[in-house]
Amino acid sequence: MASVTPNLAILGGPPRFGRKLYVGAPNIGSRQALLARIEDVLDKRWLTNNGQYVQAFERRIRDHTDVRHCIAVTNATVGLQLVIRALGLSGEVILPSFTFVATAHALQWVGIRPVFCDIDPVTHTMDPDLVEDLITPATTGIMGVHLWGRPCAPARLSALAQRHGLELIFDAAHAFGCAARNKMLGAFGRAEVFSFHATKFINSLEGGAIVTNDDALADKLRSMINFGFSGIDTVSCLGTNAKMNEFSACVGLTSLDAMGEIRARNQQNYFAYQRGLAHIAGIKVLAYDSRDRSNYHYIVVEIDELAAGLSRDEIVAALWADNVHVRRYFHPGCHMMEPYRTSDPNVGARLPNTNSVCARVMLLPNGTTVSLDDVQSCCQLIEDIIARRLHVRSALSGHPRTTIKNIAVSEIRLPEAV
Ligand code: T4K
Repeated sequence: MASVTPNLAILGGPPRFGRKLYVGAPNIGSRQALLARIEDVLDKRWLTNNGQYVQAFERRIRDHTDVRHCIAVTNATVGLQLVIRALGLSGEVILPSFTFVATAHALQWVGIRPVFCDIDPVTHTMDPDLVEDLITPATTGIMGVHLWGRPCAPARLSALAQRHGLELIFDAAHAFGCAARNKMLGAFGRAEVFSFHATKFINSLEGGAIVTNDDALADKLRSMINFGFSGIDTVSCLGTNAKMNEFSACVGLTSLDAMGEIRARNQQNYFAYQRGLAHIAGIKVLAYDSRDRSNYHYIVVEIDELAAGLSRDEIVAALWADNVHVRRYFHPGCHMMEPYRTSDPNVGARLPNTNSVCARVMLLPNGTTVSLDDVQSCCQLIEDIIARRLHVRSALSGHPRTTIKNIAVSEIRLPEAV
């Protein structure tokens, strides 16, 4: 009987990668420029509260997005909460379930019921045709999500919101540097919110920005991020502390300086993954629409278990063993997470596309820490895993934790951890 070379870590071989490859490894830009900015902040002893670097960061975001106002904040989750409050939303707001849980939490945190809408299985964004049926007398708004930086049909959602007298806002956490045809994302609806978390296309350690063309809304938000102050001793509304600090702005500006380079690497890797995986049955790289502008930050793959001979979770477990830390974003969907799972246990019945995409989706490492060689090795590794599917399945089923479905990948005891 022919013996199988255990060249996969899941089969007992050494890991293919000597270091861990991450989906969200930060893009940093020029260390020298960053350290010079930080030195300047320390010299000037102005660390936060609308400092010069935050102001410069806001100007760069505003100009790049072509909007009138940008308000830098501590993170996108708080940015969304502020917009929701500033617009006086209440009752119910319609949003997709296929998003990071922060989108839903931002609503629930301020006492609004998130009403989950299904997605288009091709684009992964909320299906505008399904939104209208979810509008009730309690609906006050729609929150679109430009998932993976893909425009979520903003013009159609605008028309719908206008027809029903609803507010329209966007979670644009993934969408900095992206455009719907020629119009930059950030310029739609009443306001949009970018994330500049460490794992994002452009990062400021933690951070986010609210962008809007509405002068009154911008004034209100500026005051809300700073405890409601409108003058030195005057508080004119309820506020919180959501101010970005100067170090974050320095990281953000340095990241912006490198934006062209980051995007080019992302795009190059995206096309290399497309080429490298094209011939593998059951593996499909989600395509970006070339008529829009993308930052190519997320490499999204769908796995067809029947064609590949392995489930998504089996492939994920095998890749992790080889140090490729792929992610199952955004499995299992917000509606399957608390508190939504308990408060609305039957909502999954109207989300067939969300459920099916959640079971198939896997994100691959990208960004400036991932070279073309890494991409080629990842593609080869996926090919090898699928070629040895019977051995992989049997290795995983003989594993102390036999069930992979329905448990987090981080809970699977991979060989290195055994
Ligand atoms: N809306 C959407 C659609 C979003 O995706 C997000 C955030 C938000 C709203 C809210 O934005 P913020 O409030 O965060 O500004 C991560 C991020 O924490 C989160 O910001 C992001 N989305 C989400 C997609 O990813 P986790 O729980 O997956 O993070 P974690 O710690 O598992 O790290 C992700 C990967 O990045 C890992 O593979 C490790 C790697 N990593 C991470 C960090 C922090 C690094 O290599 N270096 C690092 O410094 O949520």
